Amino acid sequence: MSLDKLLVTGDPLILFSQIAIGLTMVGLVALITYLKRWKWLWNEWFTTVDHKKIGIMYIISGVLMFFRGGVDGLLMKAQTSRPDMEFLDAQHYDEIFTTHGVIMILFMAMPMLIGIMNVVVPLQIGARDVAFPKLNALSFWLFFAGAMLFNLSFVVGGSPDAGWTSYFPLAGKEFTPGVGNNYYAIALQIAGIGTLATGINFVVTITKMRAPGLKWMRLPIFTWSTFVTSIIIVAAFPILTVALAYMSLDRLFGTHFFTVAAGGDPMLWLNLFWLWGHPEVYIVVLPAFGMFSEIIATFARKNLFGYKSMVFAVVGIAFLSMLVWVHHFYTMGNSAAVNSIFSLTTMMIAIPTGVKIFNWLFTLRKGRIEFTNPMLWSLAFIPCFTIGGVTGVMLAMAAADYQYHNTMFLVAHFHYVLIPGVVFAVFAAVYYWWPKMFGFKLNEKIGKWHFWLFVIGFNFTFMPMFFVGLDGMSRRMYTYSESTGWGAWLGFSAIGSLVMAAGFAAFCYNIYWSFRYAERNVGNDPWNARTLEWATASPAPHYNFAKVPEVDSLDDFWYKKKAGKLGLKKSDIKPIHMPSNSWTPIFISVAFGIVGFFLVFEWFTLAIISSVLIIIGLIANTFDYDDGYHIPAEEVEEEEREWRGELE
Ligand code: HEM
Ligand SMILES: [Cu+2]
Repeated sequence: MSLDKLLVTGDPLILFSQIAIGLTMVGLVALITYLKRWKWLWNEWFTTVDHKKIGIMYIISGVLMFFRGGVDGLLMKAQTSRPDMEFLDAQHYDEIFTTHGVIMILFMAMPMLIGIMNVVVPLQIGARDVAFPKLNALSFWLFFAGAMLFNLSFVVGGSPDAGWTSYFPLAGKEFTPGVGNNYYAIALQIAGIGTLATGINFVVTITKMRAPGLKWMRLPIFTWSTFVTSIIIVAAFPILTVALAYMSLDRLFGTHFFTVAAGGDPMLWLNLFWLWGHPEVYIVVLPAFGMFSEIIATFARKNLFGYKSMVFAVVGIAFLSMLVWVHHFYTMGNSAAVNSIFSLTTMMIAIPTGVKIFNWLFTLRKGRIEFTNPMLWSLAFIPCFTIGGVTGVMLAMAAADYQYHNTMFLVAHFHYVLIPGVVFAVFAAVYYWWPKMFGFKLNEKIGKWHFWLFVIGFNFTFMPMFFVGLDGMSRRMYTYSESTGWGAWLGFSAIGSLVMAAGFAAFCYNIYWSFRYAERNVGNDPWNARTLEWATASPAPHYNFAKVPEVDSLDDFWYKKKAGKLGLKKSDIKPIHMPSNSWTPIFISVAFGIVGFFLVFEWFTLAIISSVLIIIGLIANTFDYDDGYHIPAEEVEEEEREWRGELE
C-alpha cells in the first residue's frame, strides 16, 4: 500500500489534526525525557496492579476520549447549525457521527465508570485490592490498546463510517470497502476482551472479598450497582465478541454471515448487536444510579430511603435489560405480536426506574440538603434523566415508534438518558471521590461555573432536537434546506453545544487550579459521608486499610463515627501482603494492538509474525512466580500516625 493511501490526506481539517497530533506526541516524549520521568512512569503507573492507580488511568483516558468525542459532537453541530451549510461533506459527517458514537459509549463512558468502580469498590468493601490485580491491569491496557487503535483510524487508513451500530449490509465489504470498518471490528474486540475481564474480576471481588460482617444487604448501594453491572457485562459482552468475530470473518476472510445472497442474514447482526447493545446502555447507567444514591444520601444527611427496594430495582432493571433488544428495530418487519411483547417488556423497565426516582426524592424529603458540587449534579440529574426516561416510554410504543424511528427525536432522547445518566454522574463522582484519590477537593466555585454552563448548555443543545425530530428531521442527516424551517432550532442548539463545551473547559481548568492551589490535608472524611472508603486516609494509602474493618450494620462507618469507635490499636498493625507490579499486562496489550493494526490492513503475514509477541507475553506471565511482598508493620504504623495522630 502506498503512503498516500495509508495516511488520510487531502482534507485541511485532518491535515491540521495530523500535524497537531504529531507535535503533541513529540512534545510529550520530549517533556517526559526532559523531566526524567520515564522510570517513574514505568514503575509507578505502567506496570502497576494497584486498583486505585488503574482507576485513575481509566479516568484520565475517559477524559481524553470525552474531549475527542466532544469535538466530534461540536463539528456535527457546526455543520447543521445553518441550512445548506458547507462545512463537512456527507462522507465526513458519516465518519464523525460514527466515531463520536463509538468513542462516547465504549471509550468514554466505559472507562470513566470502570475507573470509578476501580477506585471506589475495593475501598467500599474493606478490601486491599480487587480479586485479580494483574488481570485488572490487563483489562485496562487492553481497553487502552483498543481505544488507541480505534483513534488511529482518524489519521491512518480512514475512519469507520457506518454508524456506531454498523448495520449490515452497509457495514460489509461491498458497501464500505476501506479499512475504516476493520478498525471498528478489531479495536472493539480488543477493548471488549478487557471489559469482559473487568466484569469477571468485579463479580469475584464483590462475592469473595467483602470485609467480615459485610453481608449482601449491608453492601453500599454503589457496590451493589457495580456487582449487578458486572453480571450484565459477563452476560452481554460475549455476544459482542461473537458478533464482532463474524463481522471480522465477513470483512477480512470473505465469509457471509450477514449476506442474504449467500445464505447469511443481516438481521443476525442486528439481533446480536442489540442483544449486547441494550444491556450495554444499562451497563453504563446502573453504576451512575449507584453513585447518585451515595451522594444524595450523604448530602441530604439521611440514610438512603428504601435501600432494599433500591437493590431489587437494580436487579430488576438488569433482568429486564436482557429482554428488550427488539425495540431498536420495530420497523424492520417483525410481526405485530413480537413488537407488542417487546413494547411491554420495554415499558416494564419504567417501573423499577420509577421506584428509584421516588426513592431519591424521598431521601431528599426533609433532608438538610447541602448544595455541594456532587450534590448539584445529582439534583440536576433527576429532572433531566426523567425527560430522557419519559421520551423513552414514548419510543417504546411500537406503533408510535413508526413515526419517531431514526429521527432526531431519538437522538435527543438517548442524549437525555446518557448525558445525565453518565456524564453528570461521572462529574458528580469525580468531585465526590476526588479527595479519596488525591487528598484535596476540587474548587467549589469553579465547579459551579462548570455545573451551570454544562447543564444549561446541555438542555439548550438537545431540547430543540426533540422538536425538529417530531417535525420529521431524520437522524444522521448532514444537511437540510431553508424551507424545512429547522434552521433557527438547530442554530440555537449549536450555540448550546458551545456553552456545554465552555462548561467542560471550566472542569479542566478546575483540575489545573486545584492541583496547584487547593487546600491540602482535608482529612479522611471531608464530606461527612456514610461508607467505608471514608474510614481510611485521603488519598487512600497503598494498602487501603491498616486493619481490615469489621462491619456490623448498613452504614456501619456512619454509626461507628458517631460512636467514636474508629481508632486503631497499635497491636492490630501487622505486616501487609501486597501483589507486585508486572510488565506482562502492558506488554501483551501492546502486542494485541500491533496484531490488531496488521489485521485491520489485512497484512496477514505480519499479523501472524507479530502474534508471537502475544505468546511470548503469555509464556512470560505463566512463569511469573512472584507472589508479592510485605509492607513492614513499622511502615504502616508511620503512615497511619501521619493522619490519625496518636494510635490507641
Ligand atoms: C458532549 C456533547 C455531545 C454532543 C454535542 C453530541 C452531539 C451528537 C450529534 C449531533 C449526533 C448525531 C446526530 C445525527 O446526525 O444523527 C450524536 C450522535 C450520537 N451520540 Fe452524541 N453528543 C454529545 C455527547 C454524547 C455522549 C456523552 C454520548 C454517550 C455517552 C453520546 C452518544 C451518541 C451516540 C451513540 C450517537 C449515535 C451515533 C450514530 O448515529 O451512529 N453523545 N451526538
Ligand atoms: Cu434499547
